[in-house]
Amino acid sequence: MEYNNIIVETRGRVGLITLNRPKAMNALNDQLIDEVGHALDGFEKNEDIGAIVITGSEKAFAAGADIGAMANYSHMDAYKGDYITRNWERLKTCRKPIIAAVAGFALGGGCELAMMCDMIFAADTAKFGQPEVKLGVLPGAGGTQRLPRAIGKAKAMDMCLTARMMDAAEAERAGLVARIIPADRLVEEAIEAATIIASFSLPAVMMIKESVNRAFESSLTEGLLFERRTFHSAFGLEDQKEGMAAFVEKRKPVFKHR
Ligand code: CO8
Repeated sequence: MEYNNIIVETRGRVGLITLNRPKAMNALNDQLIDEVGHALDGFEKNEDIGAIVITGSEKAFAAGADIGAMANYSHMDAYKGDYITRNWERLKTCRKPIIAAVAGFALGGGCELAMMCDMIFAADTAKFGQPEVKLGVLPGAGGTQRLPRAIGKAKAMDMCLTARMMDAAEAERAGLVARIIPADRLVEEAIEAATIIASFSLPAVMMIKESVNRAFESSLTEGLLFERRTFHSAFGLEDQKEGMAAFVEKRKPVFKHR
């Protein structure tokens, strides 16, 4: 596939996707999301990749769905075209960890795209918002659902109903972002973190991702049961034998399944 809206690179064992529609503040159109999905397919198949970083530009991670492209949609266009479900969900099904490295605006679908990733690293310039109400619509790619789970109902309502933006410091305090990083170090630090993740046993990493995500999908009892069963199954991994033997022998582990 030819990429016209994103740049796809590898940095060691990390797959890097850069959203690249600079003239439109990385507004997310259907082609761009298809391209992200295709890049994720490639990284998932590639055994040399253990983690993924998605980033944008200094000005904007993404300023939302492409308003011009959507403006004249009818209900039938959106419903028949399976808008959002058709290609956005691909981010959710990726089994390798994804870090969103956000600088500048992450608005509407841009904020939702970041929340579909496993964690968000924010530059000190980052601004998060769900301003769809100003357009006479509502968030449509998870904003009304993931935001309350991430930052609670009070702040989610505030953002979705008033369209106010949240800066990086508030987003970190509220639990939306994992780290705040000086803008000029953002991508580098995200790649460093992804490189650490990619150095571990991939099956263990995937089990952790799956288990943490379970916390958002189930009751505590169900989630704990899922974690326990998954933990038990980890003793079937060759890398568990290696990881624990290496600790006992006071050496570095050499994981086979990275
Ligand atoms: N869509 C299309 N074009 C955009 C978008 C967008 N979301 N955001 C910015 N652009 C374009 C502008 O039209 C402008 O283009 P041009 O130079 O040709 O006029 C260019 O990017 C630069 O933008 P501005 O001149 O406005 O730059 P400013 O620095 O003054 O402002 C802002 C930056 C604050 C980001 C401003 O552009 C803005 O408010 N953008 C719209 C933000 C928004 O409302 N986002 C929500 C969109 S709706 C949505 O995301 C619904 C998600 C549902 C799921 C997705 C399903 C596909």
